[in-house]
Amino acid sequence: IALKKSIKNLDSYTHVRGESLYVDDVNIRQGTFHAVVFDSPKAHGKIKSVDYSKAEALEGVERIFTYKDIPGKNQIGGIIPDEPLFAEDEVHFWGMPIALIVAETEFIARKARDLIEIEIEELPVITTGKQAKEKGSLITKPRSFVLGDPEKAFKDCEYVFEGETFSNGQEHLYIEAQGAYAEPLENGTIKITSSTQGPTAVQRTTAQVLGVAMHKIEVDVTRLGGGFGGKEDQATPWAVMAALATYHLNQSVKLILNRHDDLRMTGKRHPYESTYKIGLSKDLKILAYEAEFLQNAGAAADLSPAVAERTLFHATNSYYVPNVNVTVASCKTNLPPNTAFRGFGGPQGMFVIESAIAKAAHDIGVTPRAIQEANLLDENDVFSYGQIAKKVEAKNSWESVKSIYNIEAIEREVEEFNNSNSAYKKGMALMPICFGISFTNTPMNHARALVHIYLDGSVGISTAAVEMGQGVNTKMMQIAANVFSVPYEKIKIETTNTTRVANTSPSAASSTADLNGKATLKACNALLKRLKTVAATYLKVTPEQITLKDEFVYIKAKKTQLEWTQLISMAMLERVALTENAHYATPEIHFDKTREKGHPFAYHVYGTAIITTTVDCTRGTYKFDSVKIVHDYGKSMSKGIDLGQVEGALVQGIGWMTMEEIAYNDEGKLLSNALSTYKIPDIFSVPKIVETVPLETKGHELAILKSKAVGEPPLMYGIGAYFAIQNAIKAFNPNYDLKFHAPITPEKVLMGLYEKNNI
Ligand code: LUZ
Ligand code: MOS
Repeated sequence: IALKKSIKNLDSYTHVRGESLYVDDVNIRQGTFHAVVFDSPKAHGKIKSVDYSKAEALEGVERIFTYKDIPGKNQIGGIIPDEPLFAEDEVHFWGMPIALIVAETEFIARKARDLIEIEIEELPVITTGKQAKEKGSLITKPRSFVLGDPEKAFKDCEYVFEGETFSNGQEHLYIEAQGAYAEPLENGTIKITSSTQGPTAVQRTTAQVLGVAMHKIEVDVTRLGGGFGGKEDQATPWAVMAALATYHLNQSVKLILNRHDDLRMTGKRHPYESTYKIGLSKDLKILAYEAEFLQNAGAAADLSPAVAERTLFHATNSYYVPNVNVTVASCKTNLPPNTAFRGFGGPQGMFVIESAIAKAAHDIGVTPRAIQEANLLDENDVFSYGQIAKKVEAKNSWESVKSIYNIEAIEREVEEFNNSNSAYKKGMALMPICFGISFTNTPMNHARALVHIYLDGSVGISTAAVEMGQGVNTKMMQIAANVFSVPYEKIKIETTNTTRVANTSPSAASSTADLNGKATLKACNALLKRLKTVAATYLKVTPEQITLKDEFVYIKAKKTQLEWTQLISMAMLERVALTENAHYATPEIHFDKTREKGHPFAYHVYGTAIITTTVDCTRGTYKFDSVKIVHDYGKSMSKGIDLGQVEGALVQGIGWMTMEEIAYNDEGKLLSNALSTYKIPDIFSVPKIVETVPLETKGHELAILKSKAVGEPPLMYGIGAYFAIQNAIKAFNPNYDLKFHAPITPEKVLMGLYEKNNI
């Protein structure tokens, strides 16, 4: 059975029938309690008093838990231990958990929440990175990547430009909100069903908060209704709270956030305030680039230092810049701790250099494309962090998209349209991407797989991979089916469970299929080798002469009488192990944080998009006419799934850049706290045409079956949408001053169209 590359997502059948299981679908035990979180109604202050008496007196309320009920540590911080599960004497953000109300029903718990009386002495609130920096409120010391000598290089530049940019946060808006279900097993063991990307993070943190050994906590995940990074670290607190209540009550507890609670209490993509300085030669080579990124980390570290690091890694996108000095500071503010979000700081860094290029092009009087094109990475160019670029596809994807879609014709069309229309204007932009694949924290790049072949020849596979809609289970199934040469129906991908696969990294960094797929491949190959030996002994040939194909054993391409199921029975009789556990750790990668140099990425993913938009110059609204992409899939092993990832990521990126506007007021209260005040792309706002062509390449050995990681990179095509819209505004209003303040919402477009009295 050859690898079928255009397979449907395995989950599509249960999804369309509404049969797929999520946390809220778990069959709950009789007597299960339901919980609701009581959170801070102020962004910063001292807790003077909390009166729970009325809430506790409400019929059906079982108990209210606070930090005082924590038997272990009141600490859930991952990278830095700076985040309590429940506030003690102070609150640091609006929405910070203070207590857990456990009741017979969720309705009663909510009612009880309204009866809690809290008195807070307010303290000054910081909501922006700049304010935090001025007050010296930082999470960690700033970090810098330096290459060459930018100071000297700027002196040799023909052109030097400086400017400021802002990119806003982004709400994950996974369809399935955060939630967990905890149940007591025997001897103090607690099983948690969690909607998490990181089962081990949940297990470890629960054990720490409860003060019990990790083996007392079992975490199980069937699938998530979306994660996007929002459940890499931030699925943990809710699971811990449910487990804490279970620990005390010896009864099952379910905690599912409703949408308003989820929006208010959880962190988002980090807003960034940045400044840049770019220097170019006469022939448009970028000779020097400096940037300072102020990352709005929120009230605790969460994953912010790692996100900040990835901003530095991607600060020069797919360009070669010989002299670089980029610095990032994680600023501590009174917002919910911001967290991982598809791209993980990379998009924020890339927006800044694309802004610098747009500014330079405008002031020099050339197209941004001319500057982009003059600086694309070449084979053996060095990144600012010391990695030598290999198998570079920057120019390949750029030239491919230009020729396949005839860029000159597109540019001509835009120009002709603009010459003959006054109420509508078109704008176009190219967006190249280069994204490093691996967790930037090298020790996280490993995974395991546990493969059982059952007596009847069916196969069960457990890995650390969490299915969150990205199709990773389908890919694991393809790998096993391919190695054993059995049909897909014979393979089952089990839930992700910490008792079967332990000490895992979260499903994140676009690396889940690579890491877990390589482990699965290794385990399956080890089993195959044993099976071949069994077959060879029986057929009196050498194992090398044996192949398995279509559920039969072959000797040198000739089919034998021996079937897959018979072979498995035979192996059992011979007492051969039909289970294998394999470990995979990415080779070659390393990084030295003291020097900020190394080789952190297994490989990079490349691609280029052409985005065209039409702006309605009366209303400031816009539509995306088309997005044309040449994307570096390597050798995609699941074409439909990978295309879905590209399209979904593109639209999510466009949403971030053009319409999704998170707003907090000066008191740190979330104003965009519902879907009526937070606009995400819908069927009407997605581009009318999205065409994607796979780039012709040889693939990469460190990618699973040469099929490159695809989760995050295409999000950054969406950055082009910002510049396409801005180009359309410029076509309408020659007096318009370029701005780099994302998202570029219709309100901002309208202001830009008519600024400086352009009527
Ligand atoms: N998570 C993480 C990530 O912990 N480290 C990373 O490098 C990363 N990159 C992208 C997305 N999530
Ligand atoms: Mo992520 S941003 O959880 O890969």
